[in-house]
Amino acid sequence: MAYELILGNKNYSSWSLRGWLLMQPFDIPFDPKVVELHTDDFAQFRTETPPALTVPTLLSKESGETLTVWDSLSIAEFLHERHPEAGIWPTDPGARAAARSLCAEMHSSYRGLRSTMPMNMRRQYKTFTPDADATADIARITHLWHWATERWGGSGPYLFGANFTATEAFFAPVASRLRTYGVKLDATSQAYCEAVLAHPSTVKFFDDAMREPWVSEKNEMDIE
Ligand SMILES: N[C@@H](CCC(=O)N[C@@H](CS)C(=O)NCC(=O)O)C(=O)O
Repeated sequence: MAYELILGNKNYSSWSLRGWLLMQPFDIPFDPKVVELHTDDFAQFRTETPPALTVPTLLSKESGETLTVWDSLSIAEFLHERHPEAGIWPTDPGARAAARSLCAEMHSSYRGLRSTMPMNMRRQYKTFTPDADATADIARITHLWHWATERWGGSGPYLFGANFTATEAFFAPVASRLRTYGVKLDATSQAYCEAVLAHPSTVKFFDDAMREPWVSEKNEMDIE
C-alpha cells in the first residue's frame, strides 16, 4: 500500500499538523502534498478527491484502488487499524479510552481558542491577551492535561508516558498556539507543550512552515 497525505499551508493549517503527526512519528511512510488553502489548487484537490472538502486527506492506494480518508479522527482510526503495532493509541485499554476521549473533545470543542487564536507557527506575540472564551478553553485543556499526566503519564514527557501518541498529534496545534500567543502556563502544561513542540516530527513541520512563502492576512495580528 502507498499513502499520500494532502495538507494545507503548514504555517496556518492546524488540522494538517495533526494529520502529519499521525504518520511521521509512527514511521508510517507517506508522500506529503501541500495544497495552498483558498486557491484554485485547493478547488482542484476537492474536484479530484471527492467527497473530501478539507485537509488533511489521506489517499491510501492499493492494488489499483484508492481509498479517500478525510477528517483527522477517522485518519487516526484508519491508520491504527492498518498499523496496530505503530502505537498511535496507548496499548492499555483504559489509557486508550482516555486518549480517544481527549482527542474527540479536542476535535469537537474549543471554538473560542480556535476562532480568536488561529495557528501561526512563525509568529510569537508578546502583547496578546486571550478573551474570556479562549481563557475558558485553555483552562479546560490544561485541566485535562493535568488529569491525564497524573493518571497515566508516569514520568512523561507525554500525556500517556514516554511514547508520543495520537493525543500529542491532536494537542500539538494547541501547544503551538500557546507559544505563538505568549500564554503563561503552569509548569506541568508548559513542560508538556515544550515536549510536544520539541518532537522531531513537529520540528520538521515547523521548519517547513518557516520556509513557506504564503501569508494569510486574516490569520496575522497587527500587534507586537
Ligand atoms: N474536522 C476536520 C477539520 C479539517 C479542516 O477544517 N481543515 C481546514 C484546514 S486547517 C480546511 O481544509 N479548510 C478548508 C476551507 O476552509 O476551505 C478534521 O478533523 O480534519
